[in-house]
Amino acid sequence: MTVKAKREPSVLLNPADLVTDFDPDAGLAKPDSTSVRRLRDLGGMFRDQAAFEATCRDENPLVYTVQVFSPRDHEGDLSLGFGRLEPGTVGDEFYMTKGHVHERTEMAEIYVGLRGRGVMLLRNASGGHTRALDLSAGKIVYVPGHTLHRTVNCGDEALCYFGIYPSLAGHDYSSLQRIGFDAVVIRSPEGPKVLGKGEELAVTR
Ligand code: S6P
Ligand code: ZN
Repeated sequence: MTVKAKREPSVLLNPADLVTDFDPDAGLAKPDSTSVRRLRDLGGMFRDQAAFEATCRDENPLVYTVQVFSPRDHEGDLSLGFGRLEPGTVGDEFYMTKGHVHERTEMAEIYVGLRGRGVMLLRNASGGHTRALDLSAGKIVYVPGHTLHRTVNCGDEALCYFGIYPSLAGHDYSSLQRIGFDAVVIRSPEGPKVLGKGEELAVTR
């Protein structure tokens, strides 16, 4: 019996969709989508609720922008998210992303630090303690599947990075509410500190 080779669909239908310019500071020249998070979108996520309410009372500052480059979203495809996280704090806690685990929880992601000083918080979705990894300019962080991930800007300028992930990974923010991160990144006179249950955590560099 002859087995016919499976024909793969051509992906090079429109090469113009497969290339884009980018700038490590400003992001992608032609993103397929852009989303913006302001401080009020992050309600309940900072430890100092009074400071959060005071900061949000009169204004709703921009916290981060994500531009997505996703030419195709079939099984096996990849997408790239350019993140720009502004500098700032709520009380003494640095601005951060919401954080999520992928809906397709087994799917991993690679982060590339492009500009600024940052930390990634990673936590196994089934529990265990939060780990902190350096995501400053020049660093690459591998986020395994089944891992809750959040980005924190612990510098005084914008933190810019790429996240490269399977297009079908999806975002699950509800696990974040259930599990959360048991660590915060704060400004201190000695510099940024990651505090786990009352004790300082080392940042893996
Ligand atoms: C997507 C990837 C990033 C984040 C971005 C914003 O898998 O991890 O592009 O979406 O850093 O974070 P969040 O938690 O608000 O989606
Ligand atoms: Zn992700």
